[in-house]
Amino acid sequence: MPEFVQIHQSNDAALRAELAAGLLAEPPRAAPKFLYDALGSRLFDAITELAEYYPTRTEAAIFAAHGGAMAQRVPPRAVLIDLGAGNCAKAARLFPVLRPGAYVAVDISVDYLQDAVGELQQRHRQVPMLGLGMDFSARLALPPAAADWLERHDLASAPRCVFYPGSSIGNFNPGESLALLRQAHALCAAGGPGGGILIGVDRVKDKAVLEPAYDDALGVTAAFNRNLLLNVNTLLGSDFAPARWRHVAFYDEAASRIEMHLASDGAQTVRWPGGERHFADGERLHTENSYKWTPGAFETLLREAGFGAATHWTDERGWFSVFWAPAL
Ligand code: AVJ
Repeated sequence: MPEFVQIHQSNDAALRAELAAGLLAEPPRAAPKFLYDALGSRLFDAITELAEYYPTRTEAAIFAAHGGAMAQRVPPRAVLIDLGAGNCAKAARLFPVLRPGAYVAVDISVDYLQDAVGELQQRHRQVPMLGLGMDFSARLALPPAAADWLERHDLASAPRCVFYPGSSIGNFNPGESLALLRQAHALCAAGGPGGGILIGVDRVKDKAVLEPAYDDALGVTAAFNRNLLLNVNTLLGSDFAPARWRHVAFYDEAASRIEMHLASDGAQTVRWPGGERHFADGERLHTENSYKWTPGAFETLLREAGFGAATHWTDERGWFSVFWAPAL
């Protein structure tokens, strides 16, 4: 069995405080990490199967076409640190190509991660695996228990490859993305030489392609968005009624981002232990941003974060890019 360390459970009070502060803010918001309880992770998996949602399959095609070229950059037997590992499927597909020496899967959705890492361990018994149930959106660093684990497996000075696929970095604004990439750089630089980051980034493109990807005909993305309210109810003890909230998603060209909101259907008051908030008819709760990048702007960001010259691979339509940047 893989080892498993759960970091955020002890931090429930902090999550509750963060949620309450967001609901009381002007305009009200809830961070996108709250989309990913067990059901939310499954709904996201369903989104990736939708015809309209191109990022996952486009990225998969890039990995399939250019995995060999990527393997020439990523050092063999590296510690593969998978950020937002989810069902671990992307890393699993790269195992035969990248041949990692160890696998560290990080995700906020703890139960989901535990099952996924457990299954992957069955298929690769010789690769040491560690699951980390933690929220890295505020700060990305290996907890002491993970450093001990690397030490015990004699991997403290192995090269480290931070793997951040799926354009999840799009949830962060440019300033937050820079901060996260700096922490990722420090994580790589703390390992042996040759490490770096392998990261998938969704690109700026036509609104006519972007908007349906976040507002699909079946309403799966709407269900994913509304499910955040159920997760908030569980975490905070609030009484959100998902049926009374409409899914809203649009592309803001000036900011290069998709915005996702839930709009109140009628006036209503939401209550939780120690607080409440009134929502006017049509008032929105902001649940997610998904930033889109040009390759040039993202290369500059990687440089600013401390990485060396980046290489990137893309698809025929230039919709998505996978970057490799060495830590140096
Ligand atoms: C997991 C953050 C990459 O922004 O495309 C999908 C999440 N939200 N549909 C994205 C998402 C609505 C997704 N990321």
